[in-house]
Amino acid sequence: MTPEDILSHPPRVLTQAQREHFFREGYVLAESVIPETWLARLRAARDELVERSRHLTDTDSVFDLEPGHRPEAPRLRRVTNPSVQNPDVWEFASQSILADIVADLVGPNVKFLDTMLNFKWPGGGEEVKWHQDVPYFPHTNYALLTAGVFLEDVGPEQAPMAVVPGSHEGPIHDLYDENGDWTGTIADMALAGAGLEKAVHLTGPAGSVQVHSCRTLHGSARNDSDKGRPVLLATYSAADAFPYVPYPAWSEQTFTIVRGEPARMAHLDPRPCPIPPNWRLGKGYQSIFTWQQREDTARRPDRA
Ligand SMILES: O=C(O)CCC(=O)C(=O)O
Repeated sequence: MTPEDILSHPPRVLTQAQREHFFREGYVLAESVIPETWLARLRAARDELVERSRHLTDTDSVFDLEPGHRPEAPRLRRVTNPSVQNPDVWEFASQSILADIVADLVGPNVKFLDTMLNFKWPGGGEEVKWHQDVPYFPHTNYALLTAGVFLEDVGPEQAPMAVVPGSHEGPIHDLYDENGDWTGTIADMALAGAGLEKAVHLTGPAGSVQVHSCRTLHGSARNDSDKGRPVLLATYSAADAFPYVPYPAWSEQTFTIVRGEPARMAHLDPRPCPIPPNWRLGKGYQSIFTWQQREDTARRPDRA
């Protein structure tokens, strides 16, 4: 579907102006849209996951730990696919107002892809370097987005996500270094001229939802404040977008149709996308933090 087709469907949650903003700028922020009852359930899910992580000593396929994580002072960077770990998160991602917000932006037929819970712990929660999402999972078109739900208030000092307005209409940058190794981030030279000086920081009260297109340039700084910044992120596509490489954070929930009908034809967008490493080989996909912080010496799964 084109943006014009999507906009021709009546809005479910967002205003028409918010939908138009998304297509023009590549992101939108809807303040305080998630009901308190859902926020309470999501916070309980977060707390339960933190409890489960306390005694872990190494990052695994679910819990990504910051160096220094200890039982008495847990420091999680991310939980991968919390919707697989906790039924409330899955109910939220698949059946709540969130899927309606996504339908406002990709059209009535919505496919779920994955969830992430990013923590940005107080006192140094790790940065996420500048990147676009789609080179991690190229699809037949670009009707893919990630929605982030603020579980707590997010102020400017808590390292909010920053997005570069309009960058979704620009080039898709390479996420490999000069040796051909995957870094998951855009090289400094390519960032010069990418419009970072225009970046907008997405702040707002708990219950707000930020949405960015898979082509939008984004990142976030280290959180040196004394407040955490837990955000539940969920990625979706239009039902007629199909991946042509293995999906990195695949689970049995990936590709569930959460609104409308499955597509019988792929929509093909001719604009090309760089291909990531083959996530099925070697150690497979690891979280963005592991790649960006160069914590793994085997830099390419197919070399591991
Ligand atoms: O949590 C953030 O600020 C950035 C999230 C993000 O871009 C990612 O995890 O890929």
